[in-house]
Amino acid sequence: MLSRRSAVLSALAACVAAPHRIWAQPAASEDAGPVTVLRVERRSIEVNKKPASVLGIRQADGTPGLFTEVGKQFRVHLDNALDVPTLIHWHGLMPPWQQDGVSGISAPPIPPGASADYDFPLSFGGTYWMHSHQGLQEQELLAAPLIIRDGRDLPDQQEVIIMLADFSFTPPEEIFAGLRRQSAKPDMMPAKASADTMGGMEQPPANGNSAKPGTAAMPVGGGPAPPDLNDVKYDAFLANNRTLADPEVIQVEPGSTVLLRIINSSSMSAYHLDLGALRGKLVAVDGVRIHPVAGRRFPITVAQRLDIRIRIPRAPAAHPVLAILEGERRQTGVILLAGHAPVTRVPETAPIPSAALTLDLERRLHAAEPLGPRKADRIHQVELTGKMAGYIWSINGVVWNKDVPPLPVSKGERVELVLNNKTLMSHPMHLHGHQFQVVEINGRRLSGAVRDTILVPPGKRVVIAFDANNPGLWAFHCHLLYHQDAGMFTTLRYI
Ligand SMILES: [Cu+2]
Repeated sequence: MLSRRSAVLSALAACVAAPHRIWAQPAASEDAGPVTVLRVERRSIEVNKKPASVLGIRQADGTPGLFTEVGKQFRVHLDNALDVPTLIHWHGLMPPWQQDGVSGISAPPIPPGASADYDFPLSFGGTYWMHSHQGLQEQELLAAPLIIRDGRDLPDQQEVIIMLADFSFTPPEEIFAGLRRQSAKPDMMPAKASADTMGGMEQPPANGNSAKPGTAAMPVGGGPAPPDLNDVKYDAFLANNRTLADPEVIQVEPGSTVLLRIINSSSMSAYHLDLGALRGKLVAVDGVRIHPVAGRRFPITVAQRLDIRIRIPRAPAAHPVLAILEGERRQTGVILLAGHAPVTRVPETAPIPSAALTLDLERRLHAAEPLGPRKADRIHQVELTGKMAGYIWSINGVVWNKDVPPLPVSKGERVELVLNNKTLMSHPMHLHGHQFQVVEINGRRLSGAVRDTILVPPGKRVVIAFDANNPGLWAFHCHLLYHQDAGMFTTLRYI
């Protein structure tokens, strides 16, 4: 153990000592493909008719993020043009761990004016994204699409990317300090409330609310907005950097098929994606194919992606594609415009509040290519824990710090993580460097979706399984930015 630990530490020390290192030797083969230069920089957008200075990741021609193809190398030269350090994580990809872009875990941050290089093969396609994993930069919209095209993208099919984001004119450090100041609330988890007493929340609980007086109401599917959703009061919700007051209008062909690639790059906000009169087929989640599920409304929590195939009717019309904030009426979205038709303004509030996100859809998802059947070699119990007093979030009661030992894993193992949410808020849990399969929801085994981010609602228990086939030191954390920063973060190690 000692030697393994010291090997990791010396690897980390090497990273710290050489901040400008090139992470991988460029592939010797000549067809490795060109290097894409991505620049992390400040940019301006307009929100609620006011200028806003945010961050972004763009190519030299202004294209945000990266569009590439399966089978190619991911060859990126990343320039930090900010006046602060940064590091970018390739969310959903399976790079060598030193190229995963998590500050302090996989690499040191890139200093202002410096750069880093990345080079690894892309063995699968889908809808992914890139975002800062340094401090609270994600709240400043430091995110971009990362699309890997593959055989599923029909050649005649138009692709529409919708990136959702929550926006505030208040600097993220102030938002975080404000959350911490709200420390008058009692503990989040009433002493007697357990997963069992909370287990009925997706349907209204028969015996009422077991929470202490003063704690937030329990989220109930279909009910009014529970106050323990949406900690942060945002100034705007954006789809492709715009609000519904001035939405992006995307021209589509009447009668055609369109692939929507929805990316929830929000720091703290989950939505119900609403196709209105259109009917869609959900074909992939987090970039990975599922058996298609038809519908008009699909939940999407923070960091998740939805690939939805829709058929545009032949008649000329404007079709809003909306994202309604979980538990509230506020909404954002884009307009798909088929042919010549009037575009009427869509209000920024939905007629009725949406419900809290549940696992109802997750239960119906089945991977197109599930993990092979196998008994788990190792099972880790992962309790999601926290105290609203002081805004403290933790895993197994431990607030993340550099001395927290990683969860041990050995190469080649089938690993199961049993995620038990002991708090009264939902947590979208993200595992780096692997795709996992959802294999159990509240005690029922299933061959669920293969994905990289899973919602664990309050009081719920979800089991995910993965094969330990990408050795390294990997982050595993809640993707709500302020929960992650407050300590709901841990690591997994096998090197
Ligand atoms: Cu969380």
